Amino acid sequence: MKDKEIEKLIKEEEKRQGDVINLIASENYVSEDVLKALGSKLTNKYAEGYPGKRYYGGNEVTDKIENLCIARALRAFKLSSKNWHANVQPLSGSPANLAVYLALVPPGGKIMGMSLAHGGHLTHGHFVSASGKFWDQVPYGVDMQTEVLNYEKIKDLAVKERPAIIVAGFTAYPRIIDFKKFREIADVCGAYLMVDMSHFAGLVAGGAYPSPFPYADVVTTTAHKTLRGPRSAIIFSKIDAREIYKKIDKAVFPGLQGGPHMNQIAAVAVAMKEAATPAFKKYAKQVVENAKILAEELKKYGWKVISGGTDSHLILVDVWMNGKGIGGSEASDKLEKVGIIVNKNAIPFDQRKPFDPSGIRLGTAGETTRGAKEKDMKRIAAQIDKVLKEGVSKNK
Ligand code: DSN
Repeated sequence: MKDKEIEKLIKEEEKRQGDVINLIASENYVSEDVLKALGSKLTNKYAEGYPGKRYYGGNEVTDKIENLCIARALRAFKLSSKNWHANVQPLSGSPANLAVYLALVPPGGKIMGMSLAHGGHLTHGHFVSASGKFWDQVPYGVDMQTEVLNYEKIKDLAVKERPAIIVAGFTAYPRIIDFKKFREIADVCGAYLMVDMSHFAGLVAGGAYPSPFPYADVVTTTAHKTLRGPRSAIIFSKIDAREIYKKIDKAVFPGLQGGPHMNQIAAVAVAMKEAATPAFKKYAKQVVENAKILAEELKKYGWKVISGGTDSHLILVDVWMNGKGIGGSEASDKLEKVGIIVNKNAIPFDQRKPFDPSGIRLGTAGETTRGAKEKDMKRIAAQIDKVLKEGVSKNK
């Protein structure tokens, strides 16, 4: 690069990434092919509109790329283009979710989503996000005792509030979601069912987590978490008489976005091809196995794992344990000092503040890409325990 300042910083970040154990549940490491597509000259092209219907000339190649990306995205999730439509233009997860609401929820209508404090996402209707400013959130959460979703309570709430859309999905809920139950609840109150599978999409593609497609009307996902693609997002919508896919396409462009990032779309196409391989299936299985082992090991060391374990790539640990442990911020800082990167995270019914909550969130997608297996998870759990216990004894 001619720009030595930026080149140096990129190298610095590459070194940092290579030096640490990365347990951020929403991060991963993309292939060289994904990087090449991202860094290609496709970034120079404006392609406002959709394949075959652009507002600029010179899009004969980008049309082929976008169509290929759509076909590969459907294939990665074993979907037929007769029943499902994919929009691959959302720039990331938040605009993807916003586009769905813009298309399907009238202004001021109700979005029923998992509360952020219990493991949902800002864009599931939280008041600080646009999804909670233009629409009203009906939050649901987990049970205090079991720390898992209680579908009867969710159903009662849905019947009482009659939301326009119900969102199933999480950023910090470690368990399998019962999509069939969510479908039944949506049907009882006449709501659309949207599944935000951003966190577990790679596990669905690899057959290591249940598929939401038999039950949802709309499925959104980022491409860069367990799915191991570039930062980007996809909206899948069911094709039926309601033609919601047409409304969603219009909401993405021209409703929310201008020109799609064609380099990003090409990189998603690469990742979708990778996600449909037997090697990716093996990877997804290993991600979940690694997470289960990490959770079990931490429990053996005496740490409180929320809901008692995990069915996915994600583990939520209560490190505060009602004052017997250490705060989430302190835990995250201490781990970072020894090269283990996690994020502090609220736990359900947290007694502490969001900026210094009781928990930390761990994920195994990134380290599994780098080849981590069971024995590595045991070693990582031992390191985490040692660092956190040093923190506890220092505080007492
Ligand atoms: N930042 C993502 C996560 O960490 O889960 C959500 O947007």
